[in-house]
Amino acid sequence: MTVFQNRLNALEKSYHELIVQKNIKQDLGNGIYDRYENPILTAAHTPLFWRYDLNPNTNPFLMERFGINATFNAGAIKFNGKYLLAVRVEGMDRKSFFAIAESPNGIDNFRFWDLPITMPETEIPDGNVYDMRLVAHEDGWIYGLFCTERKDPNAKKGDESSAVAQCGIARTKDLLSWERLPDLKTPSPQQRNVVLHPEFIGGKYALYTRPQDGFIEAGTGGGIGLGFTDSMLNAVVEKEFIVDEKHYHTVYEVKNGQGPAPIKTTKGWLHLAHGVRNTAAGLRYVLYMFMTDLTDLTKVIYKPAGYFIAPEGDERVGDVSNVTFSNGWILDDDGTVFIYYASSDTRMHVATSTIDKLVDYCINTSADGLRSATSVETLKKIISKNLEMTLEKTLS
Ligand code: M1P
Repeated sequence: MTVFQNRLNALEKSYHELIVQKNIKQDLGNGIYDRYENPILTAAHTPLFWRYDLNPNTNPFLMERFGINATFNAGAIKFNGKYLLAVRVEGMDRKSFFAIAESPNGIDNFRFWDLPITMPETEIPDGNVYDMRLVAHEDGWIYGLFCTERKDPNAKKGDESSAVAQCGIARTKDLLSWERLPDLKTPSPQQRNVVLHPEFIGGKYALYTRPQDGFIEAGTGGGIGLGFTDSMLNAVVEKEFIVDEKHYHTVYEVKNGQGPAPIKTTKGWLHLAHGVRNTAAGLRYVLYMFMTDLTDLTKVIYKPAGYFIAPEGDERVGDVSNVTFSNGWILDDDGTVFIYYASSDTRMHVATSTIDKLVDYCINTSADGLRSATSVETLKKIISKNLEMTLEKTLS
């Protein structure tokens, strides 16, 4: 057998084993959500026919011709009964692009569609695109809002790092062909983590923003903002109202950002977001939750203290270590919520919960009192309630 055929057999076997691997719920968990044993998508899940020229005449050694570095930060939607992720696929050339991966059950067997998304450009070409939020809006379109990054035209000579991030907008009906719309205009010099609210608010489109001063630093940008635009064909947000502020000595002290679009519940809008704090080892990205009022989207009504999901075990290590990031979740008809999150800018995972559990978590977990003493008070309340109950049981 030739080198080519040997390698092809081995590659196909290992790819097939990976794709059909069952994903198993981890034991016990914290009662709020369940994690799963395996990542749902890695670079190795991308099709062999993306990475290799499969012609023995032009690639006799069966070498990779297009290396994939990572698959992460995916938008999510249930479409025609299938669980779809709009994945940020990053090549070894550092460029990200979007590709749809599909699963029959939302927890394993994710397979990429044959072709990545061909995302049209505006008159100013994108340097890099990433982190798409998919939203089926009540206007009938599915929108993909993402970050478009371009070299900063004002960068000093020799500075090849400075970039400007803005919100790119595209829409589709089938997730196959996409219409690119003009980028969002806001008062902020940089924008990342912009998310479309799924319903009209007072006849307008509502957008969660993240005003920020610099490419990395949020600076005077106060947190997760909310703005309104009359149209998505030329979206302009003139004023951003800060909904969820960053705060000293919290898990979102440096910056935060809306995750996927919020889910409507009878008790309020359920939000998943990421928060960033400083450590001696660099930035740490965790996920947290909050709920906003059903009619006043700027009003946070519940916000449990601290993080909801933080990197654990192998999730801690990757291209950008100590990061969990989510821009996709799916609410199923039976109330199951599939939370798709990436670890360390490298791979995708799923956690499952239910709408009832997540609402209970938000309503019944104490808010951050912002001081050690208030945390002790919260803890003491739980302890004394439990001890009283134990005493009552013993006496009865
Ligand atoms: O590297 C961690 C994350 O950093 C950015 O998020 P934020 O804008 O909140 O800092 C994004 O580049 C994101 O893609 C990345 O996962």
